[in-house]
Amino acid sequence: MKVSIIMGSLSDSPIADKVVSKLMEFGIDYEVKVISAHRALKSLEKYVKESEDESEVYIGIAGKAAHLSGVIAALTTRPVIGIPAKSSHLGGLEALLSTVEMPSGVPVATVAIGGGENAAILATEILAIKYDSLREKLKDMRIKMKETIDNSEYEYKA
Ligand code: RP5
Repeated sequence: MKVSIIMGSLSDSPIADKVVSKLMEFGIDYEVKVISAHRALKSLEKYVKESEDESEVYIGIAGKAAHLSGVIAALTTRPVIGIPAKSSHLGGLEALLSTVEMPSGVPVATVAIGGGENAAILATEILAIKYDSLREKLKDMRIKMKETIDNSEYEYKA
């Protein structure tokens, strides 16, 4: 099982770090590339074509006029998860809209602005359709989440 993470610029690395950290927790193999859809379109096409036999899910991270995830989706029938990055004066809303508003037939599963952790979890859920061991790990994660909430106690500090 393998996830390919592509970011549009090295300035997106804090989000990639969140994705990688979560995938590592689940023991999922990954590859991270910096390839811009605008600045290096041919390289993006080459990478997706060469990696799609092995990569089962793609995660695109991009800000501003964020066409990266959409272009990845155009190049492969593998599932593509898009993470809009907060990288301009518009706070990431422009990236959210340009990632989520895909034409019919070419979907991108878009998570929240900067949502690296959820992107990794969604990728894991997609892979868990095929890999039972991941399903068990996801169930364990949910149990731990519940325990954390159940054990949370508010204390007012003046
Ligand atoms: C996008 O433009 C990148 O994904 C990044 O989020 C944003 C800014 O890129 P840099 O100008 O920092 O390289 O393509």
